[in-house]
Amino acid sequence: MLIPIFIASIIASINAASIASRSQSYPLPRAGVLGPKTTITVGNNVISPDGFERSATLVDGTFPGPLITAQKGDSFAIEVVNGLTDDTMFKSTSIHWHGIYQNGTNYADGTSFVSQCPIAQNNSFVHTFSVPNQAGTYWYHSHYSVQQCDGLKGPLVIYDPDDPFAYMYDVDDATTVITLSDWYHVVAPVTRYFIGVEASSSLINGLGRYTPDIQSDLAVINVEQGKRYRMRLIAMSCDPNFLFSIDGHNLTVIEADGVLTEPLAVDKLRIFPGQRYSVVLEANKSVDNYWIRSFPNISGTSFDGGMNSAILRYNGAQQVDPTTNDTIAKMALEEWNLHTLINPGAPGIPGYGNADINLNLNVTNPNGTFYVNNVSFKSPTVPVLLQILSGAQDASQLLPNESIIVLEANKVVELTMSTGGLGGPHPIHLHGHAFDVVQSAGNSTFNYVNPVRRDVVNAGGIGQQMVIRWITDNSGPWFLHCHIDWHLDAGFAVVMAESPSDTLAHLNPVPTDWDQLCPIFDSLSPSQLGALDAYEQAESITPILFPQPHIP
Ligand SMILES: [Cu+2]
Repeated sequence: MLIPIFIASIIASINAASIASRSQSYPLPRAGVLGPKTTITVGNNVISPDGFERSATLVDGTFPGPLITAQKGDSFAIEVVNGLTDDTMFKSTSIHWHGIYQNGTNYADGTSFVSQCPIAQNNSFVHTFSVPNQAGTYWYHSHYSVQQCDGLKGPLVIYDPDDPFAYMYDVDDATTVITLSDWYHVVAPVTRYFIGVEASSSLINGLGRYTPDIQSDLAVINVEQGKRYRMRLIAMSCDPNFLFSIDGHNLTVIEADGVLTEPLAVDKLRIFPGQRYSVVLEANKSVDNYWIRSFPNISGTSFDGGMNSAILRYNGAQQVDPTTNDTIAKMALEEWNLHTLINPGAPGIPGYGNADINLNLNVTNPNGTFYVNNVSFKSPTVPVLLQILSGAQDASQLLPNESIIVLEANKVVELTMSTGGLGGPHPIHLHGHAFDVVQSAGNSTFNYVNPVRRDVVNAGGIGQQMVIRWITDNSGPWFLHCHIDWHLDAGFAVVMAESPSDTLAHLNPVPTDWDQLCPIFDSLSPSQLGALDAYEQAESITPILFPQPHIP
């Protein structure tokens, strides 16, 4: 792993050149909380979440973006206004509502070149969708190239007034949402050309430190002794997974990716990019400060000086850093110990290979480029949904030709994925569905009776495989991809085109604004797209680059 270390050290030397001081006081200002019918604006602001000042691509000027909330059954109408101006980053955008099934509203999925063209600067698009049968912890993020890594992301929570686990906790509000992220000191349009990039720091609720020498503020989560909290963890990183724990406290998992699970007590849990967990934390220890730890799988980092950390502070404790110690896990989360609470069981006839459609995807990555069954995904110029609505229905007619898997309607799909090479473990996300994980990576046994149901799954390491099942009951094109943004950008994706001949009839009328996205985007000049000299910038930092400039 010489290359990542090399690049990390280059970036560290850039960092040293411009250290910014910060002077925020507690309590830290929180972004506002928005409802399901709202307008959010994507724009550029200079922030220093880890003590290093840089321009970023943000929602409503904050990192992470504001919490969007709704109640189970609500209808959403979220207008995204593009006010991007910074020429060093991308100036178009699209926003994906991660984990929302979008059944009947594929056009609102926010996935550039799959479900829509990007929203051009000074333009806007209203995402209308409903959540008749979903409640839990979700998030939103840019799905345009690697723009998410410049900061465009935030939490989304759908509350269930009849939550069957309501008896288990006393507090579940904006203060119990915990976002875990990585952060970069070089803008993403440049970073995407590096082979083997690593993050500059980890942020918890948008705050962190990139070296133990920086005393920038850490996030503080306040609790009252004797109360129980539903903490909603969201891994919104571009790359690393995190080993999460809170010193001295067990955590009881009750939700994975918007699906309730049988309660499972753990002392540490690994959470992969895109994944979410609700965990119940009982504030039953002495009034004090405790370290919240979120350790990323990147080289050369530690907990020194409060890096990769936040603070759990009991009311009445002094406003000082904790002195608690990390301990070795005795009850670490293993995915196969999670069991879906309601209507458990994978669809179809139990047994490996017994589904209606049995797919095998093998992923390789020579020289940093990713191939799924020997094909590297390249975005089409016409979004797949627009191709389908224009009459293309067979795999042979849809572009990019070999990256589109056409699936018949109302079939049980069993997908096996194995990955090799560097960069793993890879978190695999399917849009439009949750799936049952009938075999978790690293586990030799299958579970068709009550496996975890979720929307991002770890594909494991070399020599391992994971197996998932879902039903094709949601006509439309759905992206299946690695949720490490650098890997998606390097080709780690396919499109599952569910019953294309049904899609037009399955969709609520496609909004007329959607029709306008492509003509507007296609007319943009290179300077209106932004990040014109990103490749030259990358060359000035390191010679270890992808060989050809690739465009969004
Ligand atoms: Cu990956």
